[in-house]
Amino acid sequence: MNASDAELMEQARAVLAANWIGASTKPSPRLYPHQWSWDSAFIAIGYAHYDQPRAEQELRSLFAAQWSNGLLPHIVFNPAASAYFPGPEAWQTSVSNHASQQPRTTGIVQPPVHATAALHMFRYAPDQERARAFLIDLFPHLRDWHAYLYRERDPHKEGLVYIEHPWESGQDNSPLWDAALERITIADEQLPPYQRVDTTIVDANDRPTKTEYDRYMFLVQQLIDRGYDDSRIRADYPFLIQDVLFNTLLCQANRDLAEIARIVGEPAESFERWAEQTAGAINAKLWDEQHGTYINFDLVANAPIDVHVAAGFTPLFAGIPDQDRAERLYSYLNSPAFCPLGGAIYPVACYDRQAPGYSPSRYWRGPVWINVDWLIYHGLRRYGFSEYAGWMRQRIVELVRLHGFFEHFSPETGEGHGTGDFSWTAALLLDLLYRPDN
Ligand code: 2M8
Repeated sequence: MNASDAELMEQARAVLAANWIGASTKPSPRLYPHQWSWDSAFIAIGYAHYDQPRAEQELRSLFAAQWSNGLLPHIVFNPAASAYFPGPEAWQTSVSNHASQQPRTTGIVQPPVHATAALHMFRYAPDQERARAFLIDLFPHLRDWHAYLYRERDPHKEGLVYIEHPWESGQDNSPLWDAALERITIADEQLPPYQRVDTTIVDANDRPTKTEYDRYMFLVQQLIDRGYDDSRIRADYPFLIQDVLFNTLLCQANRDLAEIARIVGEPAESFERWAEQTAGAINAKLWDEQHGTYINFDLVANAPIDVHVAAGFTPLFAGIPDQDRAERLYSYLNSPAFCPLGGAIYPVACYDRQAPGYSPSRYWRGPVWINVDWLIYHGLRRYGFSEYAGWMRQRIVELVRLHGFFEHFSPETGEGHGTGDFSWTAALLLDLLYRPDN
């Protein structure tokens, strides 16, 4: 029997409650036993509807681990966690004077969706006075986080920040990174031996390959060798990419940080300027006129990356394209390459279904991810594609109702893959169900 919406919400809240680790929420019971940066932002978006203190605590815990240079780490390690690789020892962040020593963290970042989550929390908070006090506390941390990105990751002041590891994109083994990773050749002595844990917990076919992991770990070693010093990294390092999703979320986060600044009585202009500069640069440099979508740019090869992923549609979320470009994005989305409106395919494959190497089950090489869907859904609404958005919302709810709170899903059959009881699936489903008309 199908669960009603009310039952589904109850189940989603139970997933989050079970993943609570005392001061934050782990993404899943065993595969991801620590706190992850962008997961926590999505998780807080769900909590905001029914537990204001817990939503606040989620972001407070994350920002408590912010580095002194503003870097917001991608993982905050939980000392009581079960096995995870690469753990704190592998990251050796003590090579940087900026690193948080307690709690321990990684030395890379994830997409900056935090100001967006914080503003959402304020909008849905029952206790407005408390919510405003929370924003007053968080504001300087958010400001320093964005300032770090523009200062250290945008050396030519283009308005586009780069990522220096596939894990920074959140889309770990996406075909987006294949060409850049293939350029990397690793001599034996450059890669200390390591033992993966992920493939002992979930099906190895749903996860990145060994070759990919070797390159991820090689890049971590390169970052350690450069002391996590951004000026040394950008001078001589094999992986520097301007990513559409990362910059889109930064653009919207600046719009939202400007709004937060107004709420807390701080100047908002610098955030509005950043947002406009980044939106302009995404349009000028990352638009692919031939295919009608946005694509990444590889700074090491000094060339665009001609790989089409669902993240290419997300600039709709931040109001970046003009109406003509929005129409072109929509026609590509509403096609067999991704997901035709009203058809049997579930929205939205994270990678072009007709492109080489598409897989409906292997992690970021094809499956549906609820956070990417959530961004596209809100983007479609923003531009008035309401028929598709309404249908998409209904299909996302159906996907979870029929198949469970999985990490990712086959666009072809809806079957769940990766880990079950996945927190952002639960949190963003809650957000969709709590505000059906928004
Ligand atoms: C996945 O990434 C981690 C590394 O950060 C992993 O594979 O161990 C990605 O899906 C990432 O986007 C996500 O934040 C993380 C935790 O859910 O898992």
